[in-house]
Amino acid sequence: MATKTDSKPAGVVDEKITSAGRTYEGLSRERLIEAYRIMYTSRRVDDREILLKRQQKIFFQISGAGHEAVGVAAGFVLKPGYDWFYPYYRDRSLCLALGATPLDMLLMAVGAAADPQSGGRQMPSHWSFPKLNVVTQSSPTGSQILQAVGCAEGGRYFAAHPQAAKKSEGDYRQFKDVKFQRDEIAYVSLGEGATSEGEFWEAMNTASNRKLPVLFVIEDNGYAISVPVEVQTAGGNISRLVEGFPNFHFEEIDGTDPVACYAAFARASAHCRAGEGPGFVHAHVIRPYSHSLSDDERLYRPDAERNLDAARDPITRMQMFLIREGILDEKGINKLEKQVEDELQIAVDQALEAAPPTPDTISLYIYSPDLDASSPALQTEPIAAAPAADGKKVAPKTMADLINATLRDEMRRDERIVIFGEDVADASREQYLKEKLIKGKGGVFKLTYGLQNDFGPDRVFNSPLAEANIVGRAVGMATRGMKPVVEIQFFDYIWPAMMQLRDELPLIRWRSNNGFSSPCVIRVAIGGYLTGGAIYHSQCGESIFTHTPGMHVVFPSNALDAAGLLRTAIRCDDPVLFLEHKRLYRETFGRAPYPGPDYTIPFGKAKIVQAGTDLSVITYGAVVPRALQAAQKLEREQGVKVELIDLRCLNPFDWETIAASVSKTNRALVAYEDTLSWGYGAEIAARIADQLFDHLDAPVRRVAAKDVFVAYQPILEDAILPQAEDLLRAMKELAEY
Ligand SMILES: Cc1ncc(C[n+]2csc(CCOP(=O)(O)OP(=O)(O)O)c2C)c(N)n1
Repeated sequence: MATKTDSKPAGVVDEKITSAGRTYEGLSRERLIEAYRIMYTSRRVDDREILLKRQQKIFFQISGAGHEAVGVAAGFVLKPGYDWFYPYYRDRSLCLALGATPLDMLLMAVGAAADPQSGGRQMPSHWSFPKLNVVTQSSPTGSQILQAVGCAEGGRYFAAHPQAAKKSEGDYRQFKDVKFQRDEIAYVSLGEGATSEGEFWEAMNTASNRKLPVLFVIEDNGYAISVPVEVQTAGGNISRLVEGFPNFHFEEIDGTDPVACYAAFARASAHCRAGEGPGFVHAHVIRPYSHSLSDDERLYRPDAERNLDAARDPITRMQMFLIREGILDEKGINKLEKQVEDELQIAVDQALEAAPPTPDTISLYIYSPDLDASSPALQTEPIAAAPAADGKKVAPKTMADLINATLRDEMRRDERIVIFGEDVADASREQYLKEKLIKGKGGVFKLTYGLQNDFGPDRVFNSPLAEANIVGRAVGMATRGMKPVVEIQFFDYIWPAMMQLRDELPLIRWRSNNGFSSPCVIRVAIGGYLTGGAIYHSQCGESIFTHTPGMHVVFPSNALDAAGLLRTAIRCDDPVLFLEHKRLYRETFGRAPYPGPDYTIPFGKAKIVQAGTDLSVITYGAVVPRALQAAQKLEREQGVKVELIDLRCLNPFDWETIAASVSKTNRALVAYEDTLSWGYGAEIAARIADQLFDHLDAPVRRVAAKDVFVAYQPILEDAILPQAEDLLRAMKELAEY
């Protein structure tokens, strides 16, 4: 008996004398000591970072103080490298419990090159640990939630399509390892303030509706910076608001008690793993420090309120619990804390000595280092269409036809592709299709017609009417290795997805220093010239996205280019915004036979629509046929030979072709459908003026839409959008200059 007691580390009380082998909701005494070690480490890393910030050795600090118990409990129930994690910045103890180290965290705080999470690119506490399945997190509160939903959908998809998880040569799949578990969980956490974000509700809706194994954790410390919960949440309690969502397992707990948290997570995760649906753990925690080191909570919280919080501090509570239950005595606690301090000191010293990143690394990993979507090898020849059975030539197809055919062939080739968006399915009520009662829809422009019929409803399906939902889920799926090819019905309605499109999708790779990537395709119907499209069905705005590093932007003007560029977009290893001009979908201009199932065009390679010697016209999209008409008229009437360049791809764009052309013609007109000021052509015009000044015999001109939205009445629409006559006039002026 004595020997058994003696073999225990000093300070650990003999269980026989005290709690007689008792466990606490399944947590053994050793696990409880471990829980305290992690919680205490978490708090001490925060304290050291605060000190380092005051000493100006780090540049920002946000703490996980007060949230330690809930984090450690989640980390004990869930499995690193097996489940998936979309934590928020207060989840320090969760990350420690999963296997991250204080050094990992401190390297991030000092912005070291060796920071395993971002290589010095992100603020501290923006967790990213690929091996642990902790997915790169950002600063926007709430943008992680829909991604967690998409991540859970990815796991479910691979479980149903295990073949799709296999590696494959020749496209993005070569560089994307897929792992999945049949009973995995996608953990996502947020503060009670962030539940006010619309994306939270969109995520709850989809997780509930699809019975997804997403574990939502609301760490409710009662404040979002200075805004108290009753201002954020109707009635002051998020649990009351969400309890009507079907398929959920709900828990509302004291988040400062690790044992209660552990039990709640065990129940909620069992529900998720059994495929019963999502879990929701609402943990009431405290925020003993201010929001961050940039905030002073004494400005908006009186001492009395802060003292109430202090009385529930999870670190002191846990200490007292261990002593009360006879698991550790005071000596044992002191010893554990001393060990933590000593180890932390070593980590701090190492972090302070770590080299910062060198400036030349800034452009690494904006795009895939493995697959170059601009590679000349992607330039292939179209396969001539076989004549029809009666020997006649096959009629050329529209852009809409070829996009549909390309999607079909790619889906056949790559089982990781799924298509979703508003109305993209043939019919969500599948039985109507099966019973052949209906033909099916396949998109408001019918671009995805027949694909659900061919590939089934788990590969082609409708989303709710919520654009952030579409893009956020796509980001989560693509991070797992799927290839979502999603549709935004009208460019005019892309804005609800803007947080995902601007702050998430293009940044996943760069901000994680190539730890994660999210290559997916966002197809968007864009543009005017519709007669009756009016303000909200005619907008352009591509420059907003070409202004976003990390995202390719493609804008074809004809059927063949649409087919070749869409295939490159699908096979490539980066996110692509694929803009499809609605007016060109079924235009006679630019029809072509289907170029075959492997036809690709490299990004950033313009097409010279017609060669010329007197003036370069640089354009794209629906302005191409209008510029061609104007150029042909000018040549007929005045013999001026225009070189017409269709950029096809806006990011990257083909500067070489522009430069060669303008150096030859010495005159440049940049034409685009978007509003003139700050439009895409402004950048092209500025580059020409800057870099080709010596070659210019005339000013660089632009023709574009007036600085106004597109109006409904066709007379107004014509006056607003650039017409062939406007282009002709500008070409003439420049040629005569
Ligand atoms: C979309 C967005 N809006 C505003 C901010 C600035 N901001 C950072 S944290 C925060 C409060 C978050 O509160 P809560 O979700 O309750 O989490 P807590 O910090 O209290 O743990 C705000 C407003 C942000 N990061 N993202």
